[in-house]
Amino acid sequence: PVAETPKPAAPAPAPAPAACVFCKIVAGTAPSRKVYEDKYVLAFWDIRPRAKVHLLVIPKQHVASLKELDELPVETRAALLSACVKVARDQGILDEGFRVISNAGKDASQSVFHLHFHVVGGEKLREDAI
Ligand code: IU
Repeated sequence: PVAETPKPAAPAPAPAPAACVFCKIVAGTAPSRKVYEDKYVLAFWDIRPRAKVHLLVIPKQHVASLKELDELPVETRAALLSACVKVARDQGILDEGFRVISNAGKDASQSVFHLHFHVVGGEKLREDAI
């Protein structure tokens, strides 16, 4: 039998910036109103809710934005989207409708540079907002 070529080791995750507020929330050194947590992700209420339901879903591993999505293990990428649906269901907004948004970079006015998905709903959302 042909010897299997060893798989290259996965690159080590980049160290989280010490000042990242969402990393502090993950570490428990900054407060948050958590609604869901598993091995890969955390979900909590946005401190400035702009809809009746406004949650944030973040990976526990630090990456700056959606631009760096491929630096995350595939399990984390899957867990992020599944958690968006799960928290929407848990908040009772799944059937009436909800929106998932990730602002990445300058033109999107991203303000916190730790990847996050806004999960919003619980009321009629503006049709002309993306
Ligand atoms: P943005 O997509 O980067 O613009 O969104 C960042 C969000 O993070 C924004 O809605 C803030 O209200 C929210 N937020 C938070 O929930 N807790 C915090 O400690 C900080 C920001 I700083």
